[in-house]
Amino acid sequence: VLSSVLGFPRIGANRELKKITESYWGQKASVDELFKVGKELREINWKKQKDAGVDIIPSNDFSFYDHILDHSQLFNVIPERYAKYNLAPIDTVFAMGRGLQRDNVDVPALEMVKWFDSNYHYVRPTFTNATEFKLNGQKPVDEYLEAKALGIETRPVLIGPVSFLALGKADTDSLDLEPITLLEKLLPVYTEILQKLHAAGAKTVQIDEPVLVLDLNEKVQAAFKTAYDYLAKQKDIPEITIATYFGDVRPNLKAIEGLPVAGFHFDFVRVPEQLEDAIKLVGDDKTLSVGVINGRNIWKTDFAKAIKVVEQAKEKLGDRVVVATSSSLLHTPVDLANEHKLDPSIKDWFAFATQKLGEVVTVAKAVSGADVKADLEANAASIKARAESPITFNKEVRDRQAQINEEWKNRKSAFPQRLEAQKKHLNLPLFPSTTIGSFPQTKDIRINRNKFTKGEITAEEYEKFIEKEIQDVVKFQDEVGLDVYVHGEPERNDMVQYFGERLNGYVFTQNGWVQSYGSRYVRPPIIVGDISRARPMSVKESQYAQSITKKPMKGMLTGPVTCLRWSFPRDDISDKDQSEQLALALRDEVLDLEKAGVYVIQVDEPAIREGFPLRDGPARDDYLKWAVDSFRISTAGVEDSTQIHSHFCYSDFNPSTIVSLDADVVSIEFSKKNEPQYLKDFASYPNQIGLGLFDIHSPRVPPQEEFEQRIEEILKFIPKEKVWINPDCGMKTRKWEETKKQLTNMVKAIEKFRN
Ligand code: THG
Ligand code: ZN
Repeated sequence: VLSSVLGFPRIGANRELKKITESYWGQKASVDELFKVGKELREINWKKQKDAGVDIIPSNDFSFYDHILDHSQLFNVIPERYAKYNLAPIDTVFAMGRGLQRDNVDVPALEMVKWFDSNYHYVRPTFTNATEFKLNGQKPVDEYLEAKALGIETRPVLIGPVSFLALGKADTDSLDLEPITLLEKLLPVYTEILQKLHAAGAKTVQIDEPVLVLDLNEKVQAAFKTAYDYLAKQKDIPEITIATYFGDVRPNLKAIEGLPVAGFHFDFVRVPEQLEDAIKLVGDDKTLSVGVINGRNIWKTDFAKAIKVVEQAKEKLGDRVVVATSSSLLHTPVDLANEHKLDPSIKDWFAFATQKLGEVVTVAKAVSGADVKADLEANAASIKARAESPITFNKEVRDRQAQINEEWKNRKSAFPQRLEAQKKHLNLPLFPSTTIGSFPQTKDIRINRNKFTKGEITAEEYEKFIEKEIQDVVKFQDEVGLDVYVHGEPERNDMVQYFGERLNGYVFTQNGWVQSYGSRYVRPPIIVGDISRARPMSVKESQYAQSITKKPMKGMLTGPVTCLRWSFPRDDISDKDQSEQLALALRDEVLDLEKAGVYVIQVDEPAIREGFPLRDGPARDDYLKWAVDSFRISTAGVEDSTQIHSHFCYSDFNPSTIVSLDADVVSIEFSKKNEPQYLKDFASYPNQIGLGLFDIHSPRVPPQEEFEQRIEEILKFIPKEKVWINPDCGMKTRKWEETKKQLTNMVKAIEKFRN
C-alpha cells in the first residue's frame, strides 16, 4: 500500500518564504534571489518527503503567494486592469494578490476569501466577459521537471476546472456572468497543461475538486461529467486522481459516479462515515486514496484508529488503496523539531507537517504487513498518556459551565433603550469614525517585544515603551480627527495568540507558523485543557489609554468563537464546550474593562463565519446556536450605557447571524464587495453599522472622492443615524505613512455628509 501527501507547507521551517517575498516587495531582493529561495524551499520539501519514505509526493503545491492565484495567472484569468501594465508574470501575480501602487501603476488587489472552513485565504479567480483562457507559462511543468532533475518523481497538483470556476466570481463589469458557464472554454487549456505534464513524464496528477464537499447547484454538479468525460477523451495526458477534502462528498456522489478517472481521494478524518460510499464509487478499477492523517491539526494520529479505516478499505480494494493525509499539510506548522520550550510530556502529543510525513508512511507500512510494532506501541502510549492527563480537566470550569442559563446571554435592555443610554454617555457625532483596533506594528515594536521576551529589557522598561506607543497612537488619532479611539495594540502579537498566552489551558509554539495569506502567517496557540482566566488580560493597556484622552477609548478583545477557530482546538471535547469556556473567561474580562472605565468594548468575531458547517443542514443551526450564545455570554454582562462593538471580515457574512449577536455596533469588511446585493442585505440591519471603506491589505491610498462615493452609496441603503465610518479591518500590516494618508482621506470625506 502506497503512502501519499496532498501538499506540504511552502513557507519554510524558518519563514524563508515570508522573508524573501517581503524583501522583494521592498526592492531589497532581486527577482533572481526570490526565485532562488523558492527553488531551495521546493527542494528541501521534496527531499524531506522522499527521505521520510513517502511514495506519492506532490509538486506544484508551492506558491509565492497563493496556489489558486497561480492558476488564475496560468490560465490567463487576469482582469484587464492588471494585464494592461504588462508586468512580469510574478509581478502580475503580486499585483492581483496585494494591489500595486507605484510610479504610474495604481490597482487594488483582487478579493481574498477564506479557503473553506480554514484560516487560509485564497485570491478569488475573477472572470469577465472578456476572459480568454490560454496558458501563461507552465509553472506545473517547470516544477515537475525541477523535482525530476533532483531524482524525485512527483505528482503535480492542479485545482480542478469545476472548483476553479465555482470558487471564482464575476468581475464588476460582468456581473451577469456565471463562471461555471465558462467550462467549455476552459477545458482545452487543461488539456494543454496536462499534455505538457505528460510529455515531461508525469504519469499521474492530483486534481483537487474541493467544491465537492459543498452544496452545489445543478449546473455545477453537471459540470463534473462534462469536464472529466472531456478530459478522458484527450490523448497523452496523465492519469487523474480527483481529490476532495474537509467534508462530506456523499450528497454529490451522483455528480462523480462513473467518471472516467483513475481514482479518488476522500477525507476520512472529517467524515469517516463516507467510507462505504467511497468504496462503491471506486468500483473494481479505480484507486481510493484514504485520507486518515489530519492535515488540519497538530495532534498525533491515533494509529490504531487510522489503520482500522484503511484496513476496511483494503479488505474490499486490496492494492487499490493509498494511505494519505486528509488534505494538504499547508494548514499545519512545518516541524515540531523546532520547538524547544514545550513541556516534553505535552510535546509528545503533537505531530506537525514533518512528523505527519512519518505517520503516513508508518500507517501505510502497517497495513502492508511490515513490522512497525515499536512505532505502533509508542503511538499507543502517547495517545493513552494524553487521554489520562490531569491537565485536560478543570472542575471549577466545568461547574461554572453547568450554571450558564439564558440570563447570561441577554443584555439588560433591548437595543433602542441601550442606544439612548449610550447617546447620553458617549455623546458621539453623526457618522462616528473609528478604526478596527490595531495600528502599524513597527520594527521598533517587534524589536522591543523580542527584547522583553528574551529578558534583555525589564517588564518596567517594556511597559514604559508600550505606554509611549499608546501615547503616540492617541496623538495620531487626535491629528486625524477620529471619534472613537483605540490604543493600537502595540503589546499584542496576534489577536488570538495574545489571549491564548494569557489563558490557562493553552500552550504555544515558538515556530509553529501557518500561512494565512500571502506573506502573512499566524502561530495558532494550542488548546490542551480546560480554559480559564488567571487574571485580567487587556485591562492595563486599555485603562492607561483611556486615562490620557477625553475621547472614548475602545477596549479590544477577541471573541470566543474566533479564539477557538484560530487556535488548534482539542479533539477530545466538543467545539461548543471549548467556546463556552472561552466565553466565560472573556465575560470576566469585559466586565473588568467596564469597571476600569472603558465604556466602548469591541469583541471581534471575524471567524464566526468560517466555522459555519460547509453544508446546509441541522449542523448549521447547532453551530449558530452555540457560536451566537458564546458571543452573547461574553458580552451581555455590561450596563446599557456601555457600547458593545463587533467586527467581521474575510467572508461573506449572513446578516441574520450578525443580527442575532445583538452587538450595538458592527463593522464589516466591505471595500472589495462590489455586489450591490451585499449592501442591500445589510440595509435592514437593526443596530449601528460601519461598512469598511477601504482595503487595509493594500498600501493603496484611496482619494477623498473615492471615500465620498462609497459613503454616498451606503447612504442610499442605510439610514444616516446608523452609519459608522471605518476601515475594513485592523491596520497592523500597514506602514504609518500609508495609514495616515488613508485615514485622513477617510475622515475628511465625512465632513461633506455632516454638513
Ligand atoms: N489572526 C489570526 N488569524 C487571522 C487573522 C489574525 N485570520 C484572518 C486574518 N486575521 C488574516 N490576517 C492576518 C493579518 C496579519 C497577519 C496574519 C494574518 C500578520 N502576521 C504577522 C506576520 O506574518 O508578519 C505575524 C504576527 C505575529 O507577530 O504573531 O501580520 O489577525 N490568528
Ligand atoms: Zn478584520
